[in-house]
Amino acid sequence: MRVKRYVVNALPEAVSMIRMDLGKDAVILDTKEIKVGGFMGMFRKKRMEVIAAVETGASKQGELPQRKPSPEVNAVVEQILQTAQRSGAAAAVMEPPQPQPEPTISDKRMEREQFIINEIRDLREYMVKLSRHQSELHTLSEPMIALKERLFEQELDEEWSDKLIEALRESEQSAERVYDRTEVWNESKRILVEWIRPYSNAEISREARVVHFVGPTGVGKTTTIAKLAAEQTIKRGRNVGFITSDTYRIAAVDQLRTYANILNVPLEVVFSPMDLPKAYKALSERDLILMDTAGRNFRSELHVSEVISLLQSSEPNETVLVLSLTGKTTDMAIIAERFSKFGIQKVLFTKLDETTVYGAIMNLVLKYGLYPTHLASGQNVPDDIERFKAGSYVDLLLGDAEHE
Ligand SMILES: Nc1nc2c(ncn2[C@@H]2O[C@H](COP(=O)(O)OP(=O)(O)OP(=O)(O)O)[C@@H](O)[C@H]2O)c(=O)[nH]1
Ligand SMILES: [Mg+2]
Repeated sequence: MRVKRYVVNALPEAVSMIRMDLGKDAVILDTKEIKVGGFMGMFRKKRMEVIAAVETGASKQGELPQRKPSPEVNAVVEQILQTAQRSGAAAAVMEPPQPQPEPTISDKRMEREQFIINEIRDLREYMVKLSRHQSELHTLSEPMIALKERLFEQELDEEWSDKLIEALRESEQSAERVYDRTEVWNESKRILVEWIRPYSNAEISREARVVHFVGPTGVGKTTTIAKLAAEQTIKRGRNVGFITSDTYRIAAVDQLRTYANILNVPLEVVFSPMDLPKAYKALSERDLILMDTAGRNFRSELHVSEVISLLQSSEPNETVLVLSLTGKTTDMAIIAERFSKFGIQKVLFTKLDETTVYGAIMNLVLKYGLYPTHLASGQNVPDDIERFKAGSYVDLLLGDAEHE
């Protein structure tokens, strides 16, 4: 299907343009009055936005998009609801029965009917949402549909892709024309970079003497600490020391010790918060201490508060949450929320090389106000890590306009 948007003075003007562009089989999907141009919200001109579409060769005749599916959907569901209401179940919805000491057969029937009514209501909400989504798609230009699909595949929250589409439409209105694919991509990049820029260019604080790394099991905390030790030593000229509190896993201490030996960095092992002062004392000559912690199931609030209690320090310190991009977006959001409640603001994403889906970064940054410091993209120490840059990140998220 080809979809095109026209901004005209009156409908007849659009009809002749549609005939010329899309042919005689084209249908008008939507029309609405819009305001364009002007200065600071004043002197805006009234125009008409017309969305038209035509089925391309591959589709069969008679499968043209429905103009307004939602009223029909609503009507069907309404009918089901009314039938249920006539059978007396509606009374159960309006006035739920007071709990009786011994439920009778009719109480049980009412309960069942109420359950069915609620199911139908949920179904109606879902169908209304679905048809709204479909009719929204029908009002979008082809490049905008392609953009929305790309962002959906990238698992960007709908909240942000909707906002982006809204901003693009406003931009088109000011420009008084419909953007082609390259323009949609370029303008999207400009807008997304603007959103994420305030959170980019974060780095390991130059003021912090102790930096703790926390995160779920196996995300790459220990490997990342080794990479950052090299970065901080070589690029920042800082004198680095390691502490690890990961004494849960048998080989964990040895793993960090191997890196410590290669990088010539002293390592202290702590078994409980009581060992920390001794470890800080042993590393008193070091101006940056990177502290490794054990990976835990941080969907559990208990584990989060346990690790937080270990991170108390009288030294200037900060905590970096390490998350792997191979994790599920919903799980990452739960973990980010748990840690952001404790004031953790920095995040570092690993395993960029193992995925092609990048929306989670934007979702977490914008929702929880997290500052990404780096992106890690491989197992090589110290090379596979880079500072987070808004522009290159948005390029990854949007991909190439022509290939989408
Ligand atoms: N592909 C890829 N692998 C990585 C990356 N970072 C770490 N790894 C690998 O992920 C595995 C786990 O890394 P660790 O550094 O041990 O992870 P951890 O978070 O310390 O694990 P726990 O201490 O067990 O919670 C290792 O095989 C690393 O080489 C990365 O950016 N990309
Ligand atoms: Mg580890």
